Amino acid sequence: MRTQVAIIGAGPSGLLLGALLHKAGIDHVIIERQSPDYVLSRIRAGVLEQVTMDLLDAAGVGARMHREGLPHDGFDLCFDGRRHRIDLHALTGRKVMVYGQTEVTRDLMDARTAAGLGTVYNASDVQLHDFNGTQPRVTFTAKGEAHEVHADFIVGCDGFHGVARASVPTDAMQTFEKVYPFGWLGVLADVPPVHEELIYASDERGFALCSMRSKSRVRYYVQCSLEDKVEQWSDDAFWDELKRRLPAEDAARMVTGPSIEKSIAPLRSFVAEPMRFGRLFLAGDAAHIVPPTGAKGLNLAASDVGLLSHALTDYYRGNAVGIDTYSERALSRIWKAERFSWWFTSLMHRFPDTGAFGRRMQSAELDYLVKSEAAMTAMAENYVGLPLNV
Ligand code: RFL
Ligand code: PHB
Repeated sequence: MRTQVAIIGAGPSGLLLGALLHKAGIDHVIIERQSPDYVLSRIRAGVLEQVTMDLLDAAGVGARMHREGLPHDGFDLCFDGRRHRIDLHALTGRKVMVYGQTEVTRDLMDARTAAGLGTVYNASDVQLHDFNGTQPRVTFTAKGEAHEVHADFIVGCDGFHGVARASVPTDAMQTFEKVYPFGWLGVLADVPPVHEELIYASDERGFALCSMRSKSRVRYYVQCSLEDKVEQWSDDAFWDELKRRLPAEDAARMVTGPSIEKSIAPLRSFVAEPMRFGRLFLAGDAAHIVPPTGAKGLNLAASDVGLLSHALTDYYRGNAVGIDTYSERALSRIWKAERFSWWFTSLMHRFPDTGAFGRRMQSAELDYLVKSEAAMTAMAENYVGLPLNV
């Protein structure tokens, strides 16, 4: 089989890239290791930046997000038993959209089906070949049969544990990594949110986040030990711990209920440079990971494929500048989101070595943050998302 672009991975970055290439009339295939149900079962991101909303609109899949998503003008930072509002809209003129990654993925899958575009699911033994030459290939097995796809380009949208980055010789790539000494225990439950906006809380017992998926479904997190197993956390234990990290009046108001999903995610910062190797490009989690504190992972994945879809469109119109500068332009924005996510994580969590001095530093910075309009503006403009060309 022959195509213009072979995309590895049908997560949000692969599906969005497919939708944008389709709009530009560029032929592509998507090859995914898992089943559609498995991809939809991963409860991950919840907050979309304007850049991501614009790309979903450009791909023609934004309608349900605008109908059902919750636009948020701000969020609350909570410490020393009090909440402080960060007014994103007043500080930056922008908002974010609370709309789950599962719904984004579902909208992209439905649009693919409606457009008659196929995705190869349950592909095994996916291998990339000859991307340093002019005729790259992808081989894989599906439904017991071996397949080969010849393409002009391969794009690795296959996440942190995918095959694309692993296919690059280690001496052609430089990686940067920080692993954090804790995880996030997340719970999804069908109860009304404790507050109409998100609450990020820094407490002596650790970080907590009250997010949501709708007016009747919450996504709440508490910082936990990396040794913790999800089975050790009963629903009651989770609700008790979350309430202890929030102001008394919020804890008292919180509606609890049975969890629909419960999982522990480790926290990591990671960047692979560059993001192009001959005719192979990396995008999204395949190239970089941020801790979820800044809500940047899915948004970075979207901005990568936004840049790449434009670059490939220009290439097929005879202009290769975009693909030649993709890596540099994407990394310039990625590093700023890495910095913001690392900073916000460092500010809000208890680290084993935070100590009394470190705690005072965190308190001083939080107090400064909510009292200085300059500091709040810097935080807000990063949270709503930097422009594509920073
Ligand atoms: P994904 O979603 O990991 O999808 C990669 C796809 O590739 C497939 N795959 C393969 N396919 C073929 N062959 C192989 N060898 C393959 N190996 C893997 C996988 O099955 C999968 O379907 O990467 P993508 O598309 O780059 O998307 C990235 C986002 O999923 C991720 O950055 C976000 O979820 C991060 N994130 C958040 N991002 C935000 O922007 N806002 C948030 O509020 C936010 N909250 C979060 C998050 C991530 C979290 N976790 C669990 C890591 C909250 C959490 C708790
Ligand atoms: C979520 O809703 O899952 C979520 C929201 C904000 C974050 C991280 C996760 O910073």
